[in-house]
Amino acid sequence: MNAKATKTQPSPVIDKAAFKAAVIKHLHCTLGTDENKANNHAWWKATCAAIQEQVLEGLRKTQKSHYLNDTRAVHYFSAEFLMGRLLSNNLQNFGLFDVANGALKELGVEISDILEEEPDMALGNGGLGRLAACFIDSLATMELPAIGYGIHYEHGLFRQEIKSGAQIERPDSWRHYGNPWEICRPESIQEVSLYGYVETKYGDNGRVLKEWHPGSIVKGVPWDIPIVGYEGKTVNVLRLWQSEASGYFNWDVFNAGGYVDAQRENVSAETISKVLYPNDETEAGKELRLIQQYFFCSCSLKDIIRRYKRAHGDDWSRFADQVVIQLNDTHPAISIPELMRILVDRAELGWDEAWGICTKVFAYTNHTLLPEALEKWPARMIEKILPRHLEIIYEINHRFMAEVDKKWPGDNAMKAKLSIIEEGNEKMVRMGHLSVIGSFAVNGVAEMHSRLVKSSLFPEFDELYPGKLTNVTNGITPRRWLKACNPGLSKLIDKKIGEDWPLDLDKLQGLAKFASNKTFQKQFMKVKLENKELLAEEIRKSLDIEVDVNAIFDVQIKRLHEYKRQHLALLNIMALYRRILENPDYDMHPRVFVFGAKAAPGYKLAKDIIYAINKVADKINNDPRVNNKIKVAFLPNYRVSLAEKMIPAADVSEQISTAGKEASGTGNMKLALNGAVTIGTLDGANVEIAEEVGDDNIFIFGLTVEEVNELKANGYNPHDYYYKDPEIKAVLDWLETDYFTPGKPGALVSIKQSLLDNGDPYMVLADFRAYSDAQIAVDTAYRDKERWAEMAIINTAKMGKFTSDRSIRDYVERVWKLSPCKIES
Ligand code: F55
Repeated sequence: MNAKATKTQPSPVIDKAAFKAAVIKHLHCTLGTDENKANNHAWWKATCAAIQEQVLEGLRKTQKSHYLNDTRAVHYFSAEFLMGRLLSNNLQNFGLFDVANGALKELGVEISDILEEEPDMALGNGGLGRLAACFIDSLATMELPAIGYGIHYEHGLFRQEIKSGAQIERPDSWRHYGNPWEICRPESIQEVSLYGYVETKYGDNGRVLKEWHPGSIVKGVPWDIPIVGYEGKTVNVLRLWQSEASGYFNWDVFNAGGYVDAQRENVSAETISKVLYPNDETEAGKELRLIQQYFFCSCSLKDIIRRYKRAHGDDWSRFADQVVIQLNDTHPAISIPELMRILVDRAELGWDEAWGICTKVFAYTNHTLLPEALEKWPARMIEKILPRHLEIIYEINHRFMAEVDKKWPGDNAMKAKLSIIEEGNEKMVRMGHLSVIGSFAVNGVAEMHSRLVKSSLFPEFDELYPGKLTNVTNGITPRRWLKACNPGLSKLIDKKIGEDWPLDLDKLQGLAKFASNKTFQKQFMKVKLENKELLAEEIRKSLDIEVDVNAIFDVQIKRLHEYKRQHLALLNIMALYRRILENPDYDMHPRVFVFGAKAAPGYKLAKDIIYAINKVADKINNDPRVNNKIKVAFLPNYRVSLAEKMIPAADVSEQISTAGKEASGTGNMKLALNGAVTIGTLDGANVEIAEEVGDDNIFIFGLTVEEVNELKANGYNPHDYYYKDPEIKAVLDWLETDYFTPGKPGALVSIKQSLLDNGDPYMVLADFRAYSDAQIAVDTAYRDKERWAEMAIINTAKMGKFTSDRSIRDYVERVWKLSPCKIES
């Protein structure tokens, strides 16, 4: 399994002449065009088709080896996979990037132009979906048998446009002109049942048998995306399910009176995989969303069982030895009652035997503590869509309550607290509880988050099941997030410490001894400057804003959410602006604040914050009195491919969430890996980043979790800060005027209201002064060029821990118990 392997760059499997011939062949034979007619899009597709030949060869060999070795495999169930683009990645992993570059050059084509033709595969919202993408990259790289299971959304996350400062959502159509990577597998179509009713029957031996008569059945069509490991040995699969009508409609059910109403509300089959829900950190509670979840879980379980039966027939005794399923948050938690249904109703196993298997198969990753993000489904909704599953959930709960009673005899309050069912006006099913009870391992995603999962989210579960709750700190793939996105820095690192760091990121430690070396500092900062020039060009093209590349590039990129506190950054920008207006000689190094963020379409305040950032930006960017000391650039449509351009150019990484709210963060890791210095709170993985780089190489500020809780307990009043700190008062009052929105007074007032009238739930005002002071410390540090270069280098050098290979190694050792499988050629 050890990714900490061997040698250098992957050695190219074909040479330039062969690659060139393959591209031309596909231009002619796959696309029906030729060199004279082809536009960049056609060249992109032909290049994809050329590399896909290698990909499919690797895929075939991998599948054969896994089959022959009857390997245990991990099945990563995730409603989201935020893959981004694949061409550059696949070229890199086969060691063919330079070969392709040379071949295309000879054909008169710039590789950078054709890479831009590829639409992002944005089948995810943010960190959770991107984590899944990094993990499947590491799994393939480490030669581990693994398959990703998810949904083949027709529309991924919306495309964001900014009109007069405000976010507009436009549909994303990533497959509009065909996706060259995916392979449809009609031979593996599955059927999924929905609605209907449950019939109770009695078997010969008096055994109660349950039969679900579904009201409708939809088809799940699998599309496979090959996932190429670094060095191209293992090629695993991401299998995404697309819904289709099956033509089946149960008229018996329809005619059975009481079911008519339910049937009328049936979703049409095709809508199930139509669109990704654009919410992060909030649960919409919509019926279609539950159907999406069940749809992909049901298809995936059937697929796994088909494969298992091919090797082991009806002998279920080895199922848990062969299959482990990782639930990426609770979105796939309905898999637990679904597997129970298959084992009990279909395979006719006894409950205890079935439950024994289930609880050896599932493991669950928690990604949030925010109460509004913890999934709960109305029992009535589950009953309508999945009537048998609700019965099974009740049975699981009934037996679990008996366990609770054993541990805490007669304690009804404890039962109510731990029950899968939340009683109230409307009975709700708590998917987090179901996941903890039905899994053999539960993990948080950073040390601090996992500690809080144990101490505040699930303390009683931790007592009931000692050792079940654990930590696996998140990670990122250094292949995409350094080697591919930052070729300048990668080449410099190759020269300094060798080329094997992409497989063994701890090797970056070797850079630390050059951190104070003047020559290396100059080389390192020259690469940074070149990356800043590229981003400056992007900013010019996209926003028509000129930025000074000698300014500090200060980057905040993540979904827009109050807890992530983009508005804290905004208040500081306004304060700086005010200081300059009050004192034209205000001493600061020029700074460019760059933002990228999408807001959930229904999240009003988040959209207001985007609007405010853009309005403040307009004013500051065009005010000659600012004398170019501050520029603010909000880049629209933040996505993986834009992140790849922003991250290498960052000097400063903004990680300023309220302590205790950001489970981990992964952008923090990507930015630090590319030599950005963090300004951040002691939250999520920032804590571990600080441990790695040392206090001198990070700017930590603000309340700790304990202080946040104490302040809340003692009655936090944001007005205290408003009245005590004149600068806070001035900037908040400024929001109420029409200074930033001429002719529209009050257009930005919702932000002030949330911070004062609504009690400032994320303690922005409490942390403002500390943040603003930390920003001054950043400014001072940056002016010492050598000291700053040293800090930046140390950040890159100390990121070894955060490779997703290490996360996967932790999962393999602590949870999955997997072995790598060598691929025979
Ligand atoms: C998406 C859909 C729903 Cl219904 C709920 C949440 C999400 C989502 O996107 N969550 C998410 O991205 N969570 C993030 O997961 C990352 C990976 O573990 C963490 O780094 C990050 O802290 C966390 O917010």
